[in-house]
Amino acid sequence: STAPLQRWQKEFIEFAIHKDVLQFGDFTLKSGRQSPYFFNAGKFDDGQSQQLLGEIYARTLIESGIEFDSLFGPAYKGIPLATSTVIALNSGHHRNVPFTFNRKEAKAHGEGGQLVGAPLSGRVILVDDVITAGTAIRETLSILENHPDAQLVAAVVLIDRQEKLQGSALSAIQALERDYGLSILPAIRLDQIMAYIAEDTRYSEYLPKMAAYRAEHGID
Ligand code: OMP
Repeated sequence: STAPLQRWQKEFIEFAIHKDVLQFGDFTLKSGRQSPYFFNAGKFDDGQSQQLLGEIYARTLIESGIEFDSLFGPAYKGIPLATSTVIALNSGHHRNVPFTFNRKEAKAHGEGGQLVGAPLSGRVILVDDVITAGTAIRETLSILENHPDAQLVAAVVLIDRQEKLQGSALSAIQALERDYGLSILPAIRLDQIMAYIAEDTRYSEYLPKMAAYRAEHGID
């Protein structure tokens, strides 16, 4: 069942198309799948975009009702996303939330270590852009394994592509929930993007390919 699109979700999809973040065409994913659409969050490349992103993550987190103590932004893409989100939580929700990020390469001098920012502890939320197979999220889980005081409780993402894992009936999200008890909180899901483009003649030409892709790789 498709949840009705809220107004902010429609505005977000429209903005993503406007910024060329949401693209239609022929794309090869990390998983090797050929996809008729791609969501490139790196093209949210200015202040207006980052402000909106922060607000969307903050809202998705707060509306989920999940309890959390801090945010983690995995390098590189998660770093500005977590930063924008803590700003939005502070300015729009009166919550001054600590955040942490990692380096891709460990530093031997100066402050040392692989992590930067607040010490990791308590209920941590991962801030990431897109979930397809969940590989990026699993990498972060292995970083947090070395911090017994910290528990990764959820990942907030912009898009859930709602894809089945290769050779499995489970979606990436279902597998992460099963394996780690992790909640995934997406701002938007593929079925909502499809509902949006179906209603708009500017984009409805893309719908058949989207539907075919979803039939082949999507969750039921
Ligand atoms: P998983 O690690 O398989 O969950 O894929 C998520 C990652 O794939 C993202 O962090 C991106 O690097 C990349 N990606 C996108 O950014 N947008 C998409 O629409 C699809 C992918 C992807 O390759 O699956």
